[in-house]
Amino acid sequence: MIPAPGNGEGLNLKTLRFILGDQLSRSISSLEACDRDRDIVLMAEVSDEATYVCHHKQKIALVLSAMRHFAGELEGDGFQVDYVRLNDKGNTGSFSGELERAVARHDIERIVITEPGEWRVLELIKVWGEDSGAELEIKDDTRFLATRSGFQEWASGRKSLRMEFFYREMRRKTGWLMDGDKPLGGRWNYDADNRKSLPRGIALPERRRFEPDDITREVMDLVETRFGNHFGELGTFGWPVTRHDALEALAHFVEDCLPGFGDYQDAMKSGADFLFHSLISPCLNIGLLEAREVCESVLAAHEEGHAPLAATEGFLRQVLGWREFMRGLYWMHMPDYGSSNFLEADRPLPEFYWTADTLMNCLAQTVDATRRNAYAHHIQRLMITGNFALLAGLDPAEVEDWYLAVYADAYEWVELPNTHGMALFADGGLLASKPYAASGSYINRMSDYCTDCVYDPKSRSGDNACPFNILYWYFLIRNEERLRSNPRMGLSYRNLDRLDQEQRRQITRQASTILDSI
Ligand code: FAD
Ligand code: DLZ
Ligand code: SF4
Repeated sequence: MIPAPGNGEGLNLKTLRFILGDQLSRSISSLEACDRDRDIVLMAEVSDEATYVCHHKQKIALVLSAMRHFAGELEGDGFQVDYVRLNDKGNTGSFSGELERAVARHDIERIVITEPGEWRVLELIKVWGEDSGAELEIKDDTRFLATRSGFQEWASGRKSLRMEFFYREMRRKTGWLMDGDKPLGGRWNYDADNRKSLPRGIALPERRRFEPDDITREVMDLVETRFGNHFGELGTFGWPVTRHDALEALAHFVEDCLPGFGDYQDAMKSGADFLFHSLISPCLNIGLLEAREVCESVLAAHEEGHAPLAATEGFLRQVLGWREFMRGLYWMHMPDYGSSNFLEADRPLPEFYWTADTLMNCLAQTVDATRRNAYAHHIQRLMITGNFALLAGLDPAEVEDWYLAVYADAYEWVELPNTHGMALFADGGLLASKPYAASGSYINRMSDYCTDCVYDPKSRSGDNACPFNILYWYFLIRNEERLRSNPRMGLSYRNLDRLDQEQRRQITRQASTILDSI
């Protein structure tokens, strides 16, 4: 069926509808009112998007394979799709170049596109109307649960923006897990119940991975040929690349993992790459799944008695709370958000972030999992690689490029606030009320990494002292002027005050040795 034309604007103009690689949703606003006989849907594989940072091979394969499958589905439904492959003759390698060529190829009068997820791409798009002589319409991305303007409205006039209050507002608006105007069960937040370490011998769910089909295998060959020097293993690829498989992945999570998600959300274990996590962010972020349906399926599992309230709330907080909050914050503060460096951190990223070649077992395990899967779960990202970067004072821009490159779900609108704000405190507290800085004891409590490590998580001095311990105290010393007045850092500084001058000098000396050696 051909949908009726929209509000009359652009009626009868030959329209190009450009769909980007993270817009693979049938509900995408750029397809609204598409005239399948007249309009052309453009999709383009371009090398610029694979190389603006050196993306993990699995991320490139995921996006290109999912684009090819999506284009095939659209064609099957009668859309006229102009699909440009990476190796097609004349491919300019850029969105703007492919737009220009397509406008000329099809005699286009009007361009419709949904706003992109990244500021960088929006800047490219803005000039397309003027450059091509066609009318340009940039539509809102309606796949999120909060609009950008809604977030601005909530944020305006507030001194500090805290996710918890935004999340409560979203709970009220959606009515999810609400009992009238009160939170179901009497509490907004079950975070405190969601921090258990894994009991010894606990059975972990077997995770559903997806065997590459012919299209994916062809793309994997292409990626190996064109981007063979990029980070990451490709042979272990197991991501869903179609809507059908993404829905299966979601159903598997809800059925097999959600009940344990809450309790063990913050746990880490050697050799257990996925634990009870959903693994849906790569699908969500390219549009194979939508936030609303993900939340609704989790809520339905709770209503059917399959998932406890703490697990359901814990999951809802991530998608309805954190994910939407990060996007709102990103658009509110771009283009300047990434330019602050509150802690004046400036060390280069150590080589082991790429090679996993370090004696610190927690870091080696996390980087190795990242290399094999283009995935690490939240606590590995925040409390292992992120925590080390924070404590060691690594240059935020270098760390951000790393996070953008190595994860299959990485797009700047969600990566940047998580890295710059949450992990590195480089925004000075716009996002988080205090730095997520932790010593080896936290890692020892939440994981089994320390058991097989040459370092001792209980020791603060000597050759085998855990580097996280020394760097933690040094972090407090180095940033005393900036952080002592933060009310949430009071306990940490009271503990630091128990050290005498000689102990402080010793920590500083040991920290310099560690930092010089990385
Ligand atoms: P689950 O643990 O199962 O959580 C469910 C869903 O909640 C996720 O799929 C995700 O959509 C959402 N979610 C959870 N935490 C966050 C969060 N902090 N921000 C936004 N959404 C969240 N997430 C990305 O999607 N892309 C990124 O590039 C990204 N970079 C990160 C960088 C750092 C330094 C940190 C600390 C976190 C980052 N995150 C990012 C957030 C989070 O780590 C991932 O969303 C999560 O690990 C994805 O795995 P999952 O689907 O199994 O998540
Ligand atoms: C990530 C990515 C990659 C690797 N390749 C492409 C591509 O060839 N074509 C495309 O349309 N999109 C790709 N993407 C996703 C884009 O980077 C993403 O759409 C923008 O960053 C906007 O968020
Ligand atoms: Fe990491 Fe320290 Fe534990 Fe080793 S001892 S795994 S470096 S926290």
